[in-house]
Amino acid sequence: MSTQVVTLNLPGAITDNGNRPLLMHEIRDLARRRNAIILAHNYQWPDVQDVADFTGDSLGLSLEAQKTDAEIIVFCGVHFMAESAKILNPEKKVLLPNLSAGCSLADSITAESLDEWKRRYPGYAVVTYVNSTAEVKAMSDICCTSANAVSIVRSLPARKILFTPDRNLGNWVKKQVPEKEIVVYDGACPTHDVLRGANISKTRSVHPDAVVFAHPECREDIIALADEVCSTTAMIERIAKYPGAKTFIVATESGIVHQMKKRYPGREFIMADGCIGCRLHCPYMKMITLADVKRALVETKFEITVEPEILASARVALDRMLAAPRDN
Ligand code: CIZ
Repeated sequence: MSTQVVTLNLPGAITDNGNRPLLMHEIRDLARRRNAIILAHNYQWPDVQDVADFTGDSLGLSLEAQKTDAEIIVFCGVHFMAESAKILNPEKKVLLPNLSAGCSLADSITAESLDEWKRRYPGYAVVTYVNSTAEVKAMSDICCTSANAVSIVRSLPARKILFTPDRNLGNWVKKQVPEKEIVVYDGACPTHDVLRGANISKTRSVHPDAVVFAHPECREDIIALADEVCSTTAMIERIAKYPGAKTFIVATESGIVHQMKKRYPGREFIMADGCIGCRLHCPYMKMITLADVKRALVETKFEITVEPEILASARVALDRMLAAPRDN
């Protein structure tokens, strides 16, 4: 009888004999020798965050990508984020360690569907969340992230705004900026959109003194229950606002808890659905493993390219965004 060896290749698991410290050391060494910078989004696996030079939200990482002198940017995030880094750094090599790391929200709006909406709402200024393809950015007046959406919409001279593609973020902005006429596109992030107020209420009934942090990609019933509604970077910053709070309920992708625990080891962070990695787990964000990061550096994979004409127009929308202030 033959013995079958089953190798579990879970996302986030490494394949180099499980020697994580050695693999991380090799990655850091390769990054130094190749003059590469590693950027990791707050939603990445903890070990990928730990091997990076910088972790942050898409706004923070775009700013790091713009500042760097490195020749190679290894972007541990999803495709549209690496694309944005390329748009801001056309002369650099931008690598996405796993080309399958897409984004359902970005896929919810295509150039054709935006064109249809623009024709339906002529004269509206188009504000597009960065969770979108380069093509869609190129058709927009300005981009925004969850960290600056309100400031951007408020500061635009236009009164009529077409907000794309996230309907929850768009509806939240609409509430903060009632003086504008905002039409919201009907896209959503499935990881955030699946949560319901009842999940939070149930988790809160177990932790009645907990502070609730919610991302604006969550639905309105979650937002109504939250003490703070903000981007992931702002969530980390706002923990300091609650020196007496021991427990925080977090309504966003589970990867952020790693940074929260690192910075505030004495506090307790509980996912809004009551468990880590059940619903609040983005399958795309979790596609990049340490082994992928090493391969990216060894084999220069996978290089992100953007058509020059699209890049030039998308750059205008991103540069306008980067010149705007953060919401908080
Ligand atoms: O803006 C981002 O990076 C996203 C998608 C979430 C957040 O707030 O970090």
